[in-house]
Amino acid sequence: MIEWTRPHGKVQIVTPLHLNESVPRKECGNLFNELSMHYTIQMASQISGLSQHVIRIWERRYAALVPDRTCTNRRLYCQDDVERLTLLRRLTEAGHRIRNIAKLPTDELRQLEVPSQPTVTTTNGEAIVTEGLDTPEQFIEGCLAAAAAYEADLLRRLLNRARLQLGQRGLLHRVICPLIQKVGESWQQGLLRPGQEHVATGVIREILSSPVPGSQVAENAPELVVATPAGEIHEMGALLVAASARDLGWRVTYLGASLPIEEISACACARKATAVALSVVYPEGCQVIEEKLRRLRTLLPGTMAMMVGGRAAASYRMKLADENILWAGCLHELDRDLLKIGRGN
Ligand code: B12
Repeated sequence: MIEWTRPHGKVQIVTPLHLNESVPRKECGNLFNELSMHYTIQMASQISGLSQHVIRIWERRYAALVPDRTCTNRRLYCQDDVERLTLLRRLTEAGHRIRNIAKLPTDELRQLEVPSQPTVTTTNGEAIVTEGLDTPEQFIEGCLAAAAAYEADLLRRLLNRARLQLGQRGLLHRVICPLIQKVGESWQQGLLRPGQEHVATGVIREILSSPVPGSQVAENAPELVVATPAGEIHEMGALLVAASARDLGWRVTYLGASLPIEEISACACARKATAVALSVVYPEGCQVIEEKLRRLRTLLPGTMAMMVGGRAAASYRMKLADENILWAGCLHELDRDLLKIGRGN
């Protein structure tokens, strides 16, 4: 039996595999000497703190080590192998890329060691720093890395932690807003695969749609109906608007993307909403959209505010200048307008 103290203070006890216990030594010839201790991949995993999956990937993809094999082709790790795996884990957790260090001699790995930072090693064998994040930029970087590794749970944890550290406003304005834009751009430039973008968008949508734990809406809170007009499938701006309004104490009915104007107005009237917010992103300066916006204004009661924002909003502003529509370019302008409307002026 050996006792092994893990970096996070847990002590694990493992029983090393002596060659004479399970390896048909006669058949294997003199591969190992009789006193040496060897470990199965399960034991090497427990001792090194790496999953078996990561160990196999690091062997296969990066040739980080070549374990011996039993006659039945099971992997066998010696003490040096296990030390090497432990060093590789600590170094990747400290930010080294496995592909850069996998083939270095063990002595050089020892020299590279620096005090470790808490991290998560993803199923791809990459490390993502998860502790000591302070600034919105650090959170954004961590979230992008989590999305790139398809780590939805980690992404969710990072966003929830950002909310605890920066508050809901900080989360929305300083983390999620730039994060969505970065994810969109990275996806467009081919730096994120569609699946990675979907992981990010799915978790962000979930966070934006669910109420902040413990928050309550006042009985007499003003109500905002949020949607995008039929044909407009870009949804993230509308989701951000809905979350931001909720944070300002509004009750929000979120109708989602691509809804006919008549449906939006029917809902707003039935709810006796204080305001309707629409997000328009694409296309710009389109007559059909312009007509839809004009028509929505006529369908809504004159006392109900109508706000339009989004990337394409400016292209309709001039033509609809006389239509009693509020135009807001960004979330700060949205806040300004909602505070004004909520106060009733
Ligand atoms: C993701 C994305 C998609 C996704 C959308 C997924 C989804 N469910 O939302 C998919 C793949 C579906 C898509 C499709 C298309 N897309 Co697209 N898409 C993007 C991308 C990369 C990101 C958009 C995004 O989510 N941004 C993040 C949000 C948060 O930013 P935002 O919408 O600008 O909102 C901000 C403000 O505008 C404001 N805001 C937004 N709405 C509102 C509302 C109110 C009331 C207020 C106050 C504020 C506000 O708040 C946000 C924070 O500041 C952009 C490029 C980019 N970098 O933006 C292209 C982009 C928007 N898409 C574009 C195009 C052309 C298309 C397609 C036509 C592509 C195609 N050939 O099929 C189709 C559209 C089809 C259609 N019927 O509309 C163009 C639009 C070009 C233009 N100038 O008009 C862009 C700019 C890419 C480009 N550079 O060419 N797209």
